[in-house]
Amino acid sequence: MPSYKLYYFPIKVRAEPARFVFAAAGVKYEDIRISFDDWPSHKQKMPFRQMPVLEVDGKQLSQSYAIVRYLANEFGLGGKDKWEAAEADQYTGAVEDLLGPVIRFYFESDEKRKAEGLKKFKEENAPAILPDLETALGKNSSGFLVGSGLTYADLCLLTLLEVMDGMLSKEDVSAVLSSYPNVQKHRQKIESLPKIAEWIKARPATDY
Ligand SMILES: N[C@@H](CCC(=O)N[C@@H](CS)C(=O)NCC(=O)O)C(=O)O
Repeated sequence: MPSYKLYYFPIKVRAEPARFVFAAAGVKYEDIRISFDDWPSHKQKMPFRQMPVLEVDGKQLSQSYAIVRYLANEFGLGGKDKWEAAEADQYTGAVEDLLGPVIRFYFESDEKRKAEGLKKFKEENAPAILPDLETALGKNSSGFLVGSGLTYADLCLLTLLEVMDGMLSKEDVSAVLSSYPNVQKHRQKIESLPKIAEWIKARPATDY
């Protein structure tokens, strides 16, 4: 087994899907959390000067979705054929279409633009994506997004909902998710998979 190191800030946002994949696969890795204060001294050593970064036997890989997809494929969580892999990719892209706007308005310092970003998320971004996730989950009797088992797409969706909990008010989260019971049930299902539940219990507490 190669030596794996995952570098990220002490938050879930763009690294938690990879951490979930390691947990689900039961594979050991170093979960290296670099504080925001220490980041400037690491930045120049990272590809694209950003994190997350995965190191596999010293080789560096950047970009959160490349990382999670690589790990999922290595550990059998990437879909059981190429079509399922493409579907997992499709749902992961849909999740990114929601995570991106959430991160942007959350870290927006201009109050007016922040409020506009939240409004747009609630009224445009979420209604453009969540109905299709709801339908897909309703059609798939397994309760997973793709095929009959867990893929990294499920773990990306779970992470999105966790990040929304940390970046939106309770009322806004309820307003955004209230019409999507299958999406809410999916979260409960994935969170209660034994290895995922174990990681959720063991991981460092973070707001998002
Ligand atoms: N497209 C990249 C985005 C990575 C990214 O935005 N990383 C942020 C944290 S979430 C970062 O490293 N910020 C620090 C900086 O840019 O100096 C990915 O998905 O990994």
